[in-house]
Amino acid sequence: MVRVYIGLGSNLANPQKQLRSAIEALALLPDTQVAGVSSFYASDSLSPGQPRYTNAVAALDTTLEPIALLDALQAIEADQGRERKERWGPRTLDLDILLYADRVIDEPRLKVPHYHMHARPFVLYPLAELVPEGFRLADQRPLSQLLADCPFVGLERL
Ligand code: A4P
Ligand code: MG
Repeated sequence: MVRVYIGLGSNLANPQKQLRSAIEALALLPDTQVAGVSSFYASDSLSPGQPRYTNAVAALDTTLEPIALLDALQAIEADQGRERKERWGPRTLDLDILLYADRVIDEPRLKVPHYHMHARPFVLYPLAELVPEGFRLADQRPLSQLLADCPFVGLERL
């Protein structure tokens, strides 16, 4: 079993309900247990003119390999009605692999640690609820330092 952190986001069709459904679906994945779920947080979209997002992070223990996990996450997104019309478009559900154990992955379909996580409060603050003291990302950046550089601005804990 390895510990994996998944970022969840939604800004369409009752975002909190989308996140709750996604967490139920994660719990049903083969060889996988949900070890923890953060609080939910609301924030404005990074793309102007879009509805506000709800975000959370889930900790999983799994034996699924990274690409198998990505396939499973994309199947859950599709099940919950995600349509990829435009990059960064509004979405019913976005599931990102933030961290996969302490691995650094650089494949065409999968970059881990997730490329934008280091400066996004709606990822870092929920992640911080789930990790032990002194936690470092796979690329060795201390989470405490990332949090210090990323103020809790515009984030509403639900
Ligand atoms: N991919 C590569 N690495 C990963 C990974 N670690 N986890 C590839 C998941 N997928 C990964 O993703 C595009 C491709 O990234 C996938 O096919 C996969 O092979 P996508 O989910 O289809 O595209 P996207 O989400 O539209 O693009 P992107 O760049 O992931 O967008 P972001 O960065 O997720 O931004 N504002 C707030 N407040 N909260 C948000 O959650 N999210 C976005 C979307 C904009 N503004 C936001 C939020
Ligand atoms: Mg994504």
